[in-house]
Amino acid sequence: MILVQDQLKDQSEVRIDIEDRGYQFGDGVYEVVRIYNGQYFGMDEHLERLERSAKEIHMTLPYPIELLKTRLEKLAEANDINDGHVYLQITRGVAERTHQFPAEPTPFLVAYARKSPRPENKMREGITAITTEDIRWLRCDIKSLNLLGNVLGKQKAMDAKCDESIFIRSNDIVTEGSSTNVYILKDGEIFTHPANNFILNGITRRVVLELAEEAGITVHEKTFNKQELMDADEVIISSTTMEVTPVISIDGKQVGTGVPGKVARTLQEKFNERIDKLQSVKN
Ligand code: PSZ
Repeated sequence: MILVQDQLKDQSEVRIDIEDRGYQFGDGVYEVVRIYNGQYFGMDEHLERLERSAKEIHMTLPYPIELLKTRLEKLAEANDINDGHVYLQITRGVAERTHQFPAEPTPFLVAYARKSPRPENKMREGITAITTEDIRWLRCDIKSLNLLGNVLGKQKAMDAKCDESIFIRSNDIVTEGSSTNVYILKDGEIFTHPANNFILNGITRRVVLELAEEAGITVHEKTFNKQELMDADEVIISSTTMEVTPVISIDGKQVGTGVPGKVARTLQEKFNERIDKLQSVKN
């Protein structure tokens, strides 16, 4: 079953209009929320970000966020998801194709839930990355359906037999990964790009910053450049799907000693504790 507007339907019953503005312009916003042990992780934060993204593109949600929350609970239940995620998107709806907004937009929401395992091997062994120019627009804080810059970046990493592209703006500043936030560790302190228009303020990023604080590790929300990335003691990425994952090589050069570092391990342990807490709430 999938969620269409506020109703659960069989996927085979659903047809998407070729004049949906999401299809034609990428005119819409989305979220991905993780499900652990049948429980959503950070749902309120994801829904707040969804509201914010919609507001920033002058789009209204088709119905209130509280109702959406209960529908998403039903969606996970109906699909019997224990470990997985939900993908949710809202477009500006169907209208004759003109660039400007339709006079009376009819926002269109679709969500589906899928089973997906945690990326345990990658989290344990670490991932490889390349650096790539950040060619995206200047509103990366909006979780927009327009993902060409991200898609091209990820493909470039795949073509290089790597897992992720780390984006660098033309001013030499490291922003984030094609679908992840990026952190470096230098002399025991964490640096990550400030949450402004150049990055998506990840929900996982916010958790990571809390966990670092709990662990007594100093975090600077300050920019760093490519050389600082290459010279880091540890490099870590985070996202809803990748959680907290160490980066062990960049552009073919090993990060630190080439194996996952201590701080990555500490943050991973603490992240696991958060997930376990979710479990205990349920039981
Ligand atoms: O399934 C996947 O691989 C996912 S699910 C969410 C993401 C990847 N990434 C979200 C994201 C992003 O697209 C960019 C450009 N920067 C940072 C992130 C991390 O955001 P959160 O932590 O909210 O998932």
